[in-house]
Amino acid sequence: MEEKNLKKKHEKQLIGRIAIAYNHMYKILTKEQTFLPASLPGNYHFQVQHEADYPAVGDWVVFHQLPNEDKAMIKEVLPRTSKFSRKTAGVAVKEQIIATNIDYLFIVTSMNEDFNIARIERYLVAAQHSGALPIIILTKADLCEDKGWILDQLLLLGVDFTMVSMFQPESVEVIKDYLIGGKTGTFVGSSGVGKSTLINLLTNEERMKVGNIREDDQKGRHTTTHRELIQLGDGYIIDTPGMREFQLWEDDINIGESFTDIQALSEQCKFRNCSHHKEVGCAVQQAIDEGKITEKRLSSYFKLERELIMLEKRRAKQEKKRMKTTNKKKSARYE
Ligand SMILES: Nc1nc2c(ncn2[C@@H]2O[C@H](COP(=O)(O)OP(=O)(O)OP(=O)(O)O)[C@@H](O)[C@H]2O)c(=O)[nH]1
Ligand SMILES: [Zn+2]
Repeated sequence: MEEKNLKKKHEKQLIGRIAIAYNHMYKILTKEQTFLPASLPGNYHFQVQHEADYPAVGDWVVFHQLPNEDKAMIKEVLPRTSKFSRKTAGVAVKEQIIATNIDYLFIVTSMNEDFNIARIERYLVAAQHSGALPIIILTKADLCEDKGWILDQLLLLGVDFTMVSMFQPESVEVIKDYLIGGKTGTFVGSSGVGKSTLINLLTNEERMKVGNIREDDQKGRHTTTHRELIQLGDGYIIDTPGMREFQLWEDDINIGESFTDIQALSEQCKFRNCSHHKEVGCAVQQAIDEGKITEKRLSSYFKLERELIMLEKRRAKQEKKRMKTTNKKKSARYE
C-alpha cells in the first residue's frame, strides 16, 4: 500500500491538449509538441454521466505518462471555456461534442456569387451558442470585382471581418494575429470556399517542421499527417472532420435560425405572453398583414419553437431517469 502511494506521488502530472479523439482513444499534443497516444483509466467510464463528459478535441487534460512507454493515461478534463456541440434529437437526446476551448470561429465565405448573408447569420448564431467569437474571413478577394455590395451587408452585422486571397499570402497574417497569446481558432464554411487553402497557407512552415507522424492500425504501418489540432506560433488551429461537417447541420435545432425580427416584433405585442396567433394587438400578425414578414417565416418560427419544447421535455425526462438510476446505485452501495 505504502509503495503504491509512493509511486503515485512520483507520477508526474502533466498537462496537454487533446488533438484527436476517436472511440475513447486519444492523442495528446504535449508541451514538447509531440503527439502521445492516450487512454482513459477503466473507472473513468463509471464516473461519466454523459457522453459530453468524455475528453474531446481541444480539451486541456491532466495526464501521466506510463513509465518506459510512449503512452499516457488521462486523469482529468479541465473545465472548458467554450464548446461546439451537436444535440442529436433522436429518441434520446444526446450531446455530441465536436470541439472545445475555441476562442475564434472563423466563418469562411468566398467573395463571389455564393456570398450569402443568411448563411453567415446562421454561423453567427452557432458562434453565440458555443462561446467563441466570430470573425468573418472573405476569401477569393482576387475574383471579386465589385466588393461594395458585400461589404455594405457585412458592416450591418457589426462583426469583425477581413479579406484574403491565396495570391497574396501576406493577407492571411491577420488570422495569425488573432491567435497570438495561445488563442485557438477553427474554420467553418461551405465546401469550396477555400478553407484548406487558407489553413495550408497558415501552417505551411509549421507542418514541415512537425513532419509526419507514424501510426499503427490493423492494416499495418502507415503514415498519416495529423492535422486536427495544429500549433501555430503559440496559438492553435482546430481542423477536425466534425467541424468540417458543421455546414451540414446548419438546420439542426440547436443552431436553428435566428428569428431576431420576430423576437423584436413580439416586444411590441399588446400582451406580453402573446402567442402571435389570433390575439388582439399582435405586432407579428400586423407585420404579416403589412407584408413585412411572410406567413412562411412565422410558421417556421412556430416549428422551431415546438421542436425546442419537445427537446426540452425529452431532456427533462432523461434527466429524471438518470437521477433515478444514480439514486438506486447509491442506495445499493449502502445495502
Ligand atoms: N481565385 C482564388 N481561388 C481560391 C482562393 N482560395 C482557394 N481557391 C480555390 O478554391 C478551390 C477550393 O478551395 P479549398 O481550399 O479546397 O476549399 P475548402 O473550403 O477547403 O473545401 P472543402 O475541403 O470541400 O471543405 C480550390 O480550387 C482553390 O484553389 C483564392 O483566394 N482565390
Ligand atoms: Zn403577438
